[in-house]
Amino acid sequence: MAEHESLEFGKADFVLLDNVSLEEFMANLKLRFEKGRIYTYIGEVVVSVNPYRAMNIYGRDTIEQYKGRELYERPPHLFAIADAAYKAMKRRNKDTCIVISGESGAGKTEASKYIMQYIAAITNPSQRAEVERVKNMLLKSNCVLEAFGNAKTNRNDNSSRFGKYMDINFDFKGDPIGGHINNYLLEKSRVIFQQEGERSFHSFYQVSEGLTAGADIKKLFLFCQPFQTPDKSYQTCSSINDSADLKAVTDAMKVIGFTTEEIQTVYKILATILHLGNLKFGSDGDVTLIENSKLVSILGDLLSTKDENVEKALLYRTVATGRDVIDKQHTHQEASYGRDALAKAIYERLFCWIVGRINDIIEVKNYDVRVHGKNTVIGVLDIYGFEIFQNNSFEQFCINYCNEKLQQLFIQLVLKQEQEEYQREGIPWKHIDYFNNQIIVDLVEQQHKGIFAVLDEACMNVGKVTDEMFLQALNGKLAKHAHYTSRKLSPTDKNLEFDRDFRIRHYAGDVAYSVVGFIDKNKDTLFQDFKRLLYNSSNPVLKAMWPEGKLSITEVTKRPLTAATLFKNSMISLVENLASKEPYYVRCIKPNEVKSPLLFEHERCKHQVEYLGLLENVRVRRAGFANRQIYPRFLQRYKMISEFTWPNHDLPSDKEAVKRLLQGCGFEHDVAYGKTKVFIRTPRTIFSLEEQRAEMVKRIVLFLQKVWRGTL
Ligand code: AD9
Ligand code: MG
Repeated sequence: MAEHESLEFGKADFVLLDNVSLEEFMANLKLRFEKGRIYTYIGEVVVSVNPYRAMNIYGRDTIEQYKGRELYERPPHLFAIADAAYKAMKRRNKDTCIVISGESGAGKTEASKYIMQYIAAITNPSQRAEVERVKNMLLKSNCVLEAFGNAKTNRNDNSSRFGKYMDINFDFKGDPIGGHINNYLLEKSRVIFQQEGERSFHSFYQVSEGLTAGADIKKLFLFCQPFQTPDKSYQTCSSINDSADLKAVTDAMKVIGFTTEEIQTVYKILATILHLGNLKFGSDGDVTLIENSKLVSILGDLLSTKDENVEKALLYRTVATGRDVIDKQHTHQEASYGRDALAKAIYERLFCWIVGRINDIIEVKNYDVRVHGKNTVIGVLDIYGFEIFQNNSFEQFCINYCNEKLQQLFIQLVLKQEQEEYQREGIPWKHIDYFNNQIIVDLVEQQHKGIFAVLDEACMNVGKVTDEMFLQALNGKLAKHAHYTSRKLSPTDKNLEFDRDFRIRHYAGDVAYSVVGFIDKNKDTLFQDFKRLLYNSSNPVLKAMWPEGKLSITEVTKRPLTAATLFKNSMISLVENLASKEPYYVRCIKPNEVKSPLLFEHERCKHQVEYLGLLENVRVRRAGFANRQIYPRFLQRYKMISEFTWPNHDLPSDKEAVKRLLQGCGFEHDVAYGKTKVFIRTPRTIFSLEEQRAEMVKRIVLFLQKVWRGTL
């Protein structure tokens, strides 16, 4: 139980609830939110509610209060979890990770930044210049990644449109010496289309707004606008200052070590995409034409390639038929498709390249384990939460699969951690029942039978395969699966509105997905001609981004991996990586849809509590022991309530003293004694100890007051 927290703020740990019911859980969460207590524990998991206002709890003084302290010594805070992860890493040489989850706008990215700031603040006490430089680069990388990977959405003005996992490496002294970033599934479709009220990635607005008129590069942006639906005007956002952000991003890129040439190329690529957005095709009889052909030379300029090559790549594709190689003209539709695919692919490649460059620079170099001791890691995962929209497509399907995987890991690890602690402490382990969502993970990822496999098979077909045919194949393979259904299989189901929907019963609830676009998004075709065009650029930075363009048409034999397979593989390796580390969890909740600091929307929050599996988490935690503390700490807190231990004890060990204390209070039946910790089964025992302690403190204070006044 966290110290210095009066019960008027509710229970600082959900494990201490009198009854584990959803109602009590919600009442406690609400009370704490209203009292400005945005963090609450479930054992070692932090539950966080987005305050939607600046909180004075992240400053230097707060950092000092959490530094090196135990979790339960201070009120719940992200810093406590960061410190716990850091201590485990430093003291026990463990690789640790902090997994942050929650829906869009719940506060994941902010949390990840506070955690990184905390780690930066408590390390490198001797101010070694090299470590300071690394820390600075790690912090600055956030700014760059947000510029290119975040966008204003209707849910969040600064929504991360990619998943991020960042490792921070530490030397034997516990100081950061480098890092590595993995990025997952950038929402590249945003480049060509945004919902009403949303924007494309920040980077586009930053360059369009922020480049000073005199700058050479500015001319590249004249008259260009981001891809958008025709009736929408250029969007600015009141909470965002794009020009100031451009400066910050450019400075950050320089600090990290991007060269001027690289930064210029990044600008040029952004301009290319903006211009592609304005490119229109027309037809003259059977011939497809570029309407605004002036743009072709601008594109040629930006991409450092010949105008005619640009034009050719936009209008033709090279196909090999037997031994012949011919240029086949695109239809109007193919040309538009190709242009959009190019814009998306260039942006995605740019983003991955930026991440790769940051990694090149921040990765640990010249670290000799024999000289410097073990190099340990803290990983921070800030990844998209479960998504249920009005219309759910391939992207939501991938994101929700990711959440199934993480939920699997969460339950397994929480249980595993419990089990290991019991073993370490020599306490018998009792089996705990929980819903195992492996069945849903399998439904998606299993070889041959899983949804991804069926999708890949459909995409392998040489003939034209439609989304509907894919749905038919799913229905055929999965008709009997308890977590799968579709309109065809359940015609009377009101929640399946459309013929093209299938539904998955996720651990977090039912989600209907529309198959429309699945095949196309999974194939993710980019005509080879574009790859060759970009590879043949005389700009070396651009060329380096497109190595596969080196192959000529007759050399390209392998089909690129599908989007689903790439995503599945990246998720499997992510989970393997996390499973090899000691995990800490932050579960973020978004209190309302309107970004209000005052509003706690009960139903919304309840839904999140349910799908984050928080109640289950409390149950798992309580099924064993609600509370555990190392003997000296326990004594320090409660010794005053027992004549055997107050003011001092003469027993052979702290463990013996704790035993006598608890026997004296009549709690013997509710506790177990581990090697270093006392385990307390029910919260009531803790409350009772706390009450007795509070009573004793009151008496001591009264006593001291009397002494002070001389009235004793
Ligand atoms: V998304 O999945 O990337 O769309 P996140 O990352 O979960 O989402 P984010 O961290 O970006 O949400 O938080 C959204 C907004 O909530 C921030 O821009 C802040 O305005 C606000 N926020 C979040 N956490 C805090 C906080 N601890 N203190 C104050 C906060 N404001
Ligand atoms: Mg985010």
